[in-house]
Amino acid sequence: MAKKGIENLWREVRELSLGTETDRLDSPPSPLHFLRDYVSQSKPCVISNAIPHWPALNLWSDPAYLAGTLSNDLVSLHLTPNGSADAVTPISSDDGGDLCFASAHVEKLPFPEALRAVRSSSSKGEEKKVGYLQQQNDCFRTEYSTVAKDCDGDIPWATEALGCSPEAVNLWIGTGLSVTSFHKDHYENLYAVVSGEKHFLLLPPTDVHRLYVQRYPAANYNYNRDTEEFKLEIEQPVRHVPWCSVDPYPSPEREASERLKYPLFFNGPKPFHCTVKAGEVLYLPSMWFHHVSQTPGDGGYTIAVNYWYDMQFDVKYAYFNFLQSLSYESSSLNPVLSWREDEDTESGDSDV
Ligand SMILES: O=C(O)CCC(=O)C(=O)O
Repeated sequence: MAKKGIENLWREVRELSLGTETDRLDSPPSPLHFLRDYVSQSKPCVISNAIPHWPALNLWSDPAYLAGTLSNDLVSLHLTPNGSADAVTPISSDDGGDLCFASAHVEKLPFPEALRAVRSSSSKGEEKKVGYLQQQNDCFRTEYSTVAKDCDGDIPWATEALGCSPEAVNLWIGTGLSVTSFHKDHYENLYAVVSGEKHFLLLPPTDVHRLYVQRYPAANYNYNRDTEEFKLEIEQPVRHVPWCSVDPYPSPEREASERLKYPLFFNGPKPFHCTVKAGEVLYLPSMWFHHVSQTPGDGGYTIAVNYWYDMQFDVKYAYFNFLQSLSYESSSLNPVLSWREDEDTESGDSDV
């Protein structure tokens, strides 16, 4: 019974509000414009010429500047064998296809060494090791405070519209090999690209059933520097994490089976696709599902800073929880209907 209603919902939010393309603004909106047309409608937009005065736009495309300025700073390096951290991954190749939620091996290293590890990333041949500099715990204001002056401490028109300062500011430095899997966050996100390009696939919260959120056992990659090998270990005691099952870009060998497994995603309305270039800012509303890939800039890296502002836990949030609690035929083979009550994850900021 819910099936028809849910499909109408996907269509209606597009017809009434979202359209088919992400809005683009040529300059920063006023706080009122931003609040009225985007935040209150939970509608993403990309803003050009948003950060023209940031020294980072010129300085950070030279890796030597960053390595020199941050030469004494310890930063968090995330390592995986394939560039996919916080992603649904086979536990091993010979276990009959059981899946887990795999997190990266994380090391704290002096910035120049960590940057070299990102630069030498490779997921082919003998050398399978992909580095991504990131840590979603306000790392920009802690690990990278030496270069914080190269950017603004907030996005002023967003701060005024949202009525608070950012709760966390995070830095991301990667190459084309790092991909962030579909998930959502309980934050209003202002995502500023400083070097290279970020490619976002976006789905509104109304489309939650199309991501086939299921509970996976949490696992961590452990990297052994001597053998240069990764071992994926299931956390003990076992803890389950609800996560989106869909990989929107499966390899050619997996494509046919993934399309059969996840028809609501592959046969439903197209996700919103937007590329955010250096100097642009994406407004990514809270609870929107996003998948992120990247293309490096001239210096060899994609660099971005994002500002997480607290979201309102209001009626939209209550509607979302209700919608998610409805089972939808094929998306509920292994449902997570009551995961909020029996949730045993500590993933904190990202809950799917
Ligand atoms: O840049 C990325 O790889 C992921 C960004 C993201 O997921 C976020 O800002 O919430």
